[in-house]
Amino acid sequence: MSILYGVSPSPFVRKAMLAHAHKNVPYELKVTMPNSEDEEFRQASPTGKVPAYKTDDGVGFADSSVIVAYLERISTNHSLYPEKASDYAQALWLEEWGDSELMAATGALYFQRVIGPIFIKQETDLSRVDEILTELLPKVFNLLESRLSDENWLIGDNLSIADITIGSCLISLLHADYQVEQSRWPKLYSYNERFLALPIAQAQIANEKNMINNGPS
Ligand SMILES: N[C@@H](CCC(=O)N[C@@H](CS)C(=O)NCC(=O)O)C(=O)O
Repeated sequence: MSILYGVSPSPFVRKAMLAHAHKNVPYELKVTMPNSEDEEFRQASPTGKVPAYKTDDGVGFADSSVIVAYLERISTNHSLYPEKASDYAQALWLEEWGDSELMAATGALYFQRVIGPIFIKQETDLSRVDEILTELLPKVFNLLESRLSDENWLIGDNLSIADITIGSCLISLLHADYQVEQSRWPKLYSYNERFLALPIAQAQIANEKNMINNGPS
């Protein structure tokens, strides 16, 4: 069976886990902290970043986007990449923007409120939190609000890699006790509710809460 190296509360590992769950592809999660010196992990991830992956025929590589692209090649079940070329391009752009800008803004709050205090014993910096809430998050939310419609998902009726990536960031905000303001970002508010209600999101959140509540063992 394929091996996914990482820890479920990492937003990039979470993204890979959500994609496996959506496509119903089995894997083994080998709990691995970023920068672990484990030799097998380092063969797959020379830079020490998680997630990393080893296929069932023994080939290793890293990066959430690469892992999901690989998954799609081995299973077309519940495809995460739209068929139409322009939709496909939009989904990839949203994945890229989600992995960079949205991940940076949501990850900053998640770090201050969850990862810092629980995993590395670093106190929350309240002035940084204020800056994130008043500057970083509104900027990315305004863009997201402009890309959402009343349709189910970011690109039409089917969940795509764009939703998996952006949904992963929304789970970070849930753990960080952040509520999207309905009056300010109404489309994002209902999209957030829809994504978090998905069975794959619920299962992922339960898995992570277990680790967040108990801390790293
Ligand atoms: N582009 C990578 C980013 C992965 C990443 O930055 N992972 C973080 C954990 S959430 C990490 O391993 N950080 C350790 C480091 O940068 O040294 C992906 O999509 O997988």
